[in-house]
Amino acid sequence: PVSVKLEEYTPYPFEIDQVSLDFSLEPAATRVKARMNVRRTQPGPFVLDGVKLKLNDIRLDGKPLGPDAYELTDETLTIKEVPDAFVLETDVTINPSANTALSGLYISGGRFCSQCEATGFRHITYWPDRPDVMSRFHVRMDADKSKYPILLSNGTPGESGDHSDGRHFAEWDDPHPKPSYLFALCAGDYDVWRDTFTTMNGDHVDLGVYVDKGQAKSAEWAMESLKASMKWDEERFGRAYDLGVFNIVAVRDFNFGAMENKGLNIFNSAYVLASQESATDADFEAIESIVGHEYFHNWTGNRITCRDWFQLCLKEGLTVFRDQEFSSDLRSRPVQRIKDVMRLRARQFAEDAGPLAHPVRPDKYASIDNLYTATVYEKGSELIRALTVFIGMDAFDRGMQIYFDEYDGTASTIEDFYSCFEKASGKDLSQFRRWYAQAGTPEVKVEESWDAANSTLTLTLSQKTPATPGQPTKEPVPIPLRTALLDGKGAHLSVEGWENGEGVIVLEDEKMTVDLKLTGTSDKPLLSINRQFSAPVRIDRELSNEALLELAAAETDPFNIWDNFQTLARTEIFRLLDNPQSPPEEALVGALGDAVRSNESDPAFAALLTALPDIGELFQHREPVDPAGLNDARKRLRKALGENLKADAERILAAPSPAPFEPNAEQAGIRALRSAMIGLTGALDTADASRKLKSLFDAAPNMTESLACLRTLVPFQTQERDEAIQTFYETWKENPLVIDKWFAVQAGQGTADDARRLSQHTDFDLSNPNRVRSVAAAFSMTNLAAFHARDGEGHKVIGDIILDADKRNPALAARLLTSFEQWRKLEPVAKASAEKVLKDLQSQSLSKNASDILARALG
Ligand code: BAL
Ligand code: ZN
Repeated sequence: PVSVKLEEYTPYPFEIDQVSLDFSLEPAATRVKARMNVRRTQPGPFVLDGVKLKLNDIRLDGKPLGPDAYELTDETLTIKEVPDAFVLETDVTINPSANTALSGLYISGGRFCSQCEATGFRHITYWPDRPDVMSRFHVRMDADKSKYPILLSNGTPGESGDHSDGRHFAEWDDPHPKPSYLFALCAGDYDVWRDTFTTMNGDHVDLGVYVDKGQAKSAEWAMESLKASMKWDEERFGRAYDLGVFNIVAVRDFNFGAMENKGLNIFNSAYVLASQESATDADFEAIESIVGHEYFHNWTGNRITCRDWFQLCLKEGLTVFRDQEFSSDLRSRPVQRIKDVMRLRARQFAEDAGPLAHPVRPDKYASIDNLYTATVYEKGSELIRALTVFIGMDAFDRGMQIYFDEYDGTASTIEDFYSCFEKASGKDLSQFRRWYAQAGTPEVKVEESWDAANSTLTLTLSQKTPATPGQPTKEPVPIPLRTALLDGKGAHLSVEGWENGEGVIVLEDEKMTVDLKLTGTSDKPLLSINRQFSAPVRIDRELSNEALLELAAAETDPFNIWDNFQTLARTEIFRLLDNPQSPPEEALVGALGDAVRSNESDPAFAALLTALPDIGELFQHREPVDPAGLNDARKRLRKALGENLKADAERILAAPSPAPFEPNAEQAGIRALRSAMIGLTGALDTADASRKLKSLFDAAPNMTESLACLRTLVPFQTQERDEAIQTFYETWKENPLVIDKWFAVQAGQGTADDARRLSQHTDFDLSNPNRVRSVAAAFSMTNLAAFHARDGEGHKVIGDIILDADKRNPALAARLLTSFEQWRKLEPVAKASAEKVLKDLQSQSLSKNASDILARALG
């Protein structure tokens, strides 16, 4: 059931310039007193949101209000008559220790912490809990000093001191008006890694990363990432930090990856803690990117926030774009681009092609928590990137400065944002904004015709966006395609009207033809299109394997080199699926092996070349789909590639891993290629491979390679495999983040029985989202052949976990349910089993979050 619609937006009829919050912190009974200065701005009732609050007292301009003066429901408090300006005081009691949904104020590891986006604040006190109500927050809290020696909130610290009864207090003041979803409070005993930063304006900032006792050193990388982010936003966008304090707190139990609360970011500890012994390169990279993402929200999200939750992509898509650019500048731009597109295709293209498809800016929702999707985040970022190609990077940069100047301090919309780029570019972007309103991934058909006499390549381009739920027909969108024409040796040919051997063709209508006239003579040129993945579309070209191999050999765009091999591999996997007796095609395997060898000097890129399209992506190219058959075909191709690269793998793995360990991109690239070779060694599927992997595992000098060996060993039925699993557990059983990985590699590579066994392990913990995801998401989202196995056991085990999780944490359960989104594409037996599990769940009266996903998945 849809409850909120974009078209029904109305402004809140009151402003609350200032609010003082007073917390008396006790785990089972925290008292929250709020005092707010309210001013009417237009006609309308005075309604506050509030859920599970015990109202002790309420006063208007100092006078107690009797029960006749207000109306309470499970979700709101309405005061029947109010003057045009008044002071409201409320006094409520909440129970953080009973808060298992992890939204609002709760307890994790014996400490208080909060999560207010999207609607957690209403679990703390009565408030208009919507992003367009921005207020200056003053916070005072008191707590038992021995248990909670550190008291943190947004802004900068004010007075603090001790009481005589063993309690102490601290005040925090945030001068920047903010919506309630950016409120944060943390209290407990932490160790802290400190540093400082001086902004480009010469302002001093105290930085702190608060972590579990004894783990301060593990926050060093997060701190380095924070300083790099602060510097990057100054250099790239001219944006400086605006408070004297910036703190990050690591929390073990957290629904999101991290949260951008003003001046007090709260992070899932998985994205803060990293030591060279226990963290993989992927962990270091994720920490850098997520620390950047949350920091960048300070300007895109906090200072300029969203008018309503439909505009979520205004802050999320834009901030993902900014964090991707940050990572590209710090690491390798082409490698970053490939990884971002891999994630987009695996998660967002799948979402866009299934029952949960929705526009980047949705126009309705039933549960706001379910709007934090790959579409809003990843496609939202792709649209910004496509905009940079459409209007040019200079106009984009000017538009961003207009945005910062004109909308600072406001709660804005996508229309506001785009008006800045219209000003900067002089272009009408109304058609471009269609991208935000239409779900589905556009397909672009590319046809070529070569006129040798006139040295002209004519392209016929057409676009089509498939129907999605509630949107049977689609309008064309502007699709900016970065294009080059190459000769067989990879030289860029000059085309009339283009500079530097590259041009941007914008497909605005359903169909267009474009003549690309060479300035010299040539044989038929090779077309390189959608370079750098300039638009988030599927390209449909009728190219033979020979033509694709020729193109891959001549390509100069690393993204397209990689993508050509992805297309070749995908076509080959489907051919193998349809021809179970046929061996993999030698020419393709040889070319792929050669490409890996010839790119060894860029090991991170070479490693990506070895990655065949995963099952989730292959799913999108056939219906009905047989995941087990696809998995088998993919394994046959991987085995052939492993054989082709066997000698190279031995040589690469015989060389020492880089030492001493540094988490930089250069070393990470070498370890990525070593890990890829470990994976291909396992693809050989021999007893010898198992022995070799075990000895590599025993000698692994870092977590990246240790985990690569373990991951590769899991599918083997050997003693070496069992020993490796046991040894890893014994070595790391005191480190929950590493044990999360131990669960995840087994769930990600094992069977439904393994997933069931892991969900019954003594270390499995339904109250910890990371642990639940390490089994349930790893199994259902990365191990599709086992999840969708015909016996239905995979569906059952995940259904059971969802049912249990939903009782405690609806947002988590709903997220896990999305793993069923492709169920209609399955072959009939698995399809029937998925449908049965979904319908059984639907009959169980689950949470609003879970019911929303179920209704859409089954609808
Ligand atoms: N705003 C929720 C977490 C994030 O996207 O940064
Ligand atoms: Zn974000």
